[in-house]
Amino acid sequence: MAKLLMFLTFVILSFAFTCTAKVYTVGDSSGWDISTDLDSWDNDKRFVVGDVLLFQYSSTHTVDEVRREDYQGCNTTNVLQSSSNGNTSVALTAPGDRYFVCGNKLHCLGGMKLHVIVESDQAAASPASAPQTESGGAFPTPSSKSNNPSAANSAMSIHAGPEYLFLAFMGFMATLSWVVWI
Ligand SMILES: [Cu+2]
Repeated sequence: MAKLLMFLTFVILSFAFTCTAKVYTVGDSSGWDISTDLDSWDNDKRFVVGDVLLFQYSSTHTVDEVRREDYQGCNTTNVLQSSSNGNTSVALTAPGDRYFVCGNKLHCLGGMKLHVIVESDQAAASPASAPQTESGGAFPTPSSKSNNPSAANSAMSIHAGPEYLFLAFMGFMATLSWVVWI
């Protein structure tokens, strides 16, 4: 029983940890592109510390992080960091404003720019309590331990969506460590 409790605690903790972090694909399926309405893309989104912005774009574009004054004028001669690999992840590690532009100034002037406001993650801690109780109830009992790895993974991926690969991995590792333990 103690082992089961420790196992469930581990799973719940990994759930709580990963549920607070989201990966946002900038522009959704349109990606980081001159044709994407980036100005309205983040209207319904709330970014918190721990979230990740994923920029997906063709080789004609770059992702340049700039300061506020350079963002406004599309000045790309003084970038904080730049990426051009077509698939750029930017971790939002601190609260505050982040400014991104395409390194092609004409694209930036055409609207290919993004300003996000990152909030501290304290407010996001309370909604995580709902998935916790669900995940505890959804877990298989010890008697079905031979099926645990696949059952745990499918239950978790259905619950959390495909972007939570890390979550699935944690669940799998937790199940694995529990099976080895027994
Ligand atoms: Cu561009």
